[in-house]
Formats: sequence, structure tokens, C-alpha cells
Amino acid sequence: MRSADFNIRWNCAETTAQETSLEMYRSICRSRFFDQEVIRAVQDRRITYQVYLSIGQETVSAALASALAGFMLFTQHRSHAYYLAFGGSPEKLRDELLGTPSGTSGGRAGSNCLQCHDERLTMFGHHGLIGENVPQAVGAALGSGKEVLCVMGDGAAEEDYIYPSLGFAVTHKLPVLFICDDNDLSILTKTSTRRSWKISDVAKGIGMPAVNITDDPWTILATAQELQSTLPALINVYSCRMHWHVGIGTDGPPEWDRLSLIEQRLSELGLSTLSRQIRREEQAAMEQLWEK
Ligand SMILES: Cc1ncc(C[n+]2csc(CCOP(=O)(O)OP(=O)(O)O)c2C)c(N)n1
Ligand SMILES: [Mg+2]
Repeated sequence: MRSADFNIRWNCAETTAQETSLEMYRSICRSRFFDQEVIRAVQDRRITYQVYLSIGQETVSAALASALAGFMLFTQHRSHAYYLAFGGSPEKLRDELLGTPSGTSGGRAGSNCLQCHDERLTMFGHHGLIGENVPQAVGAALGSGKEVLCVMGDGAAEEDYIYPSLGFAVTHKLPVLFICDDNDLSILTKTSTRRSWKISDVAKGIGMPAVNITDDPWTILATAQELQSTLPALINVYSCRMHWHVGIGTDGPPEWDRLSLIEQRLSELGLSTLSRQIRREEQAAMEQLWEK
């Protein structure tokens, strides 16, 4: 059953280097405060079209970015946090959302089709069909021989074309880490209404290592590091979307608030002073970014 503690590895926070823990926390704060500024920009009508917020789900990308340096990215529509965590420019993302030529796609793609092709990051954006990035990621790994991170949602995991792609990756031992960023929602419909099976069982059935874990960043980091030596592999991460599928509204509190759980854990590790400083720095930086 999904929960804040599901398959959590409690010892990982202690065994992770303090600077790695703080780097992940910085990344989480950056995404959180970036998207909070996006909310303000929508309220002020500086942004007048659809936004897909990462708020609540930031730990997944933050932990993966610590584990998977240099991976090529294939993500889907909810990707602000992935773009930022893997080294994308906050200025270019802001400009994309404002529709200006200095944005990631010249201001013409918007929130749900982020891409980046520079020396820091190769990231291919969503085109409209959920799950389409799975066959694309597999093809890119085959063609380039490079390591690839492929992120789908729990809704996208139900699209038919992903299964032959997972099978092809297993057969050809392609270096792809598949992530199902599982917020338990496809737009408004919960997973239990849509299906009776788990994507991790499907992956295991075709011979791919696969696990289900909660969105504790230390657990994600350790799991991703371990699975790197047995790619292809799949991790289903239980995360919580805090805003509507699209736009800035909310439907009440999330199932759990990972950010405050992390802050408690950092305090237990004796890192509360440093983490408070990081939080202040990132909040100020994101506010300044959007004031310009
Ligand atoms: C092939 C296809 N079917 C349906 C849609 C409509 N659609 C857009 S987003 C979405 C839900 C996606 O849910 P999930 O993959 O879990 O991602 P999340 O929004 O939860 O991050 C759907 C059904 C689509 N874009 N493409
Ligand atoms: Mg979902």
C-alpha cells in the first residue's frame, strides 16, 4: 500500500554524505520556490496559459539528479523539477513560461514540453502523448549507447506502447533507468479505479529489476545508485501532487508532505541550521528571479 513510509530505508539518511543530503535539499527548495513564483505569476496574469506544477513531487528528481550525473533525460509533461534538478537554467525556464524568445524553446513550447540541449544537460521534451517518451528513450539508448533516465507517470504507465519498449530494453540490455513518478492520479482518477496491477510487477515479469518505494530522497538515491549496475531497471516512486493536474488550484492537503518530513530528518541529523540557510537562500533567489 502506498504511504509516506513504504519501503523506506531509514538508515540511508545517516549513511549519505552530509553535503549530498544538503545538495538534494537545495534542489528540492529551488523547485518548490520556483513553482511558488509560477503560482504568483499565474495569479497576476503574467502567465496566461497552462502550467503543470511539480510541487509536492520534487524529491524524486532531486535524488535522481544526485545519483545519475550525465544521464540523458526523457521526461513527460510535469517536468519543471526535473529540468531544474538536472542543471537546467531557472532563467530560461522562467522565460519559457513567460513566452519570451529567451526561453528553453523560444517561448513557444511552454510548461509541458521542456527541453535542453547544452553542455550541462540533454533533455528531450514531451510532445503531447503520455508515455511516448518511453519508446523514444529506449531508441536513444540503443542509438547512442548512452545512459538514459526515462520518467513516466502512473497514468502513462498504462499506455500500450511502453510494454514492447520495456521488453526491447531488457532483451538488448539497454542502459535505461525507468521511473514511474507515481502520484496516484491520472488527471483526477486514482490508480485503484483504473487498474489492478503494478507496473513494477509487469517489469519483473519480463525480467527487469523493479521496486516500489516512497519518495524519501535518501531511499531514492540509494536505490537508483544500486540499480545503475543492473540496467535496465524500473523504480516506481510513490509521490504526492499538491496542486491540480494543470493550473494552480488545490483539492485539499496532500496525503503526506515530504518537504516537512525531510526537514524533520535533517534536524535529527544535526543539519537544521544549514538547511534553514539553504531554504532562505533558494527562496530569495527564486523571488529575485521572478522580480526581474
Ligand atoms: C496517449 C494519451 N492519452 C491521454 C492523454 C491525456 N492526458 C494528458 S495528461 C494525462 C494524465 C497523465 O497522468 P500521469 O502519467 O500519471 O502524469 P501526472 O500528470 O500525474 O504527472 C492524460 C490522461 C494524453 N496526453 N496522451
Ligand atoms: Mg500521475
